[in-house]
Amino acid sequence: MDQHTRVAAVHDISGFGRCSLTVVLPVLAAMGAECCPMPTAFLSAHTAFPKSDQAVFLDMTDQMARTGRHWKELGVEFDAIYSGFLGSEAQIGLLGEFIRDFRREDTLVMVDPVMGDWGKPYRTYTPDLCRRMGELTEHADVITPNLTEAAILLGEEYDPAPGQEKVGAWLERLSRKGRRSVVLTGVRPGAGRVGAGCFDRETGEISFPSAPLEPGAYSGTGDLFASVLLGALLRGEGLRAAAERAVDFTRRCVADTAACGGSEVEGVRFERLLRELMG
Ligand code: PXL
Repeated sequence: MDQHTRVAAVHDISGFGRCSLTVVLPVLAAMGAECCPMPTAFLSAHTAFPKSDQAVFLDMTDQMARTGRHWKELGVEFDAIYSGFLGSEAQIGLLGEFIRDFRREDTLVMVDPVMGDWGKPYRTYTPDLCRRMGELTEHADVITPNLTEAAILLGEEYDPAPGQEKVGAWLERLSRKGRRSVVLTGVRPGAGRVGAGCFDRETGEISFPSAPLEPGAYSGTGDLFASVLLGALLRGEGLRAAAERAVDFTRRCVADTAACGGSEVEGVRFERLLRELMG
């Protein structure tokens, strides 16, 4: 049987500060998937660095549409379509068309509705872009919001530490009556622990994989988490096992980065542990 898997990865590429495609590509490659990037924007550095007059933000909306057309002409097929940080509202419509054009019956569509963190939208995310991100999630088989993004999607107040009952209710609402799987990140199931709240649409199971909470708030951990999750799902792991792997790997990368004295804004030093994802 052909075990080859190919992913279309629709994220920005930020030159400095590990996140989005600079994380997605190596992680998926290490986990055995071919990753075809469709960059949404090129940034000189991600948006959590202090605002700078020299920052580059190159919107790649036009190139996205042309890339989709060229891939269609080449007859490329995808086992997964995985989207993250978007550069403009117009990209939502394009991505919806891309999904319609390239989705086979067995294609896994994972939308990470990247919009913000710590209760605030990222600098480049307007209220309209956030609203339209909600529309994009309607196409997804799996969504991976953090607590900030879940609150935006549901039109609720941000709550940094919701209890299990509230998380369960949010998972149910985010799943759109069980139509899609949800992995809600940044959930704290008990003192000193952090992980995810998962709803698996295949089994109906709700689970809370977690690991000891490491201090620090490192950029790009959401992208690292979601990429490991997708890599594991594509290897055939169930949602809960895949989320356990993502929780554990992300925690170990954070702990290792902290032990090396790495800076939070430069992101976790996952390169040091990447080989553990192979095999
Ligand atoms: O990790 C999410 C992300 C992706 N891409 C860019 C970002 C961020 C978060 O700050 O700024 C450009």
